[in-house]
Amino acid sequence: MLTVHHLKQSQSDRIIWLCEELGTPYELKSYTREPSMAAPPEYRALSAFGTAPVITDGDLVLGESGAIVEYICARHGGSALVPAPEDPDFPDYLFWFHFANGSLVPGLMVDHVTATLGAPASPGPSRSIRAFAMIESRLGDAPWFAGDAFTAADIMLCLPRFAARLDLTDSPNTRAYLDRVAARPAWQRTETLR
Ligand SMILES: N[C@@H](CCC(=O)N[C@@H](CS)C(=O)NCC(=O)O)C(=O)O
Repeated sequence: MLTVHHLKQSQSDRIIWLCEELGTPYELKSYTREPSMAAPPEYRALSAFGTAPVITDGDLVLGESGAIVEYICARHGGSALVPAPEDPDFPDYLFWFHFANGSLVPGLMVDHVTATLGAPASPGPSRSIRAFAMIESRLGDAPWFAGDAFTAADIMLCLPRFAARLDLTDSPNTRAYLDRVAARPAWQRTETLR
């Protein structure tokens, strides 16, 4: 049985959402963060690096969001949510899947640290401003990040996690996308569990 070890207020939302979208049976174990926002000791003990998300599947313990999403899609997802390599949407799928944790999340962290330290910012728009401008532009071209179909790239980006922090006044495409996500029954179930 697949077990999703969910740290509340964390990127492990994605894994619940993925299982709900796929209809994969799973057990959910939820953990609350420490007042410092660190994962509690029992969560840190689950895996070598100690961060969320983590899944267990039989004897397997697996961390790192991207690895977990790929593992569940490959082992439990059939051909759902991942375009085939010959699909014209495949390169966009790869780009947005990896943009999530490769550039968007680090960009948000760089901007947060820069602002917190009062450090001089690099010239021009910050990484997160550029990332959300790219996202707005992409969602003007396609309903989902990879193209016409909802895929695991949408789950990796997990835009609803960031929506509350964003000023979307001038981002109609992102607002419309968030409405599409909110209408998905699997996201609605995720909202009640995360
Ligand atoms: N790249 C990692 C990032 C993991 C990560 O930083 N997780 C955060 C939650 S979003 C965490 O575990 N924070 C609590 C802690 O470090 O104690 C992944 O996507 O799995």
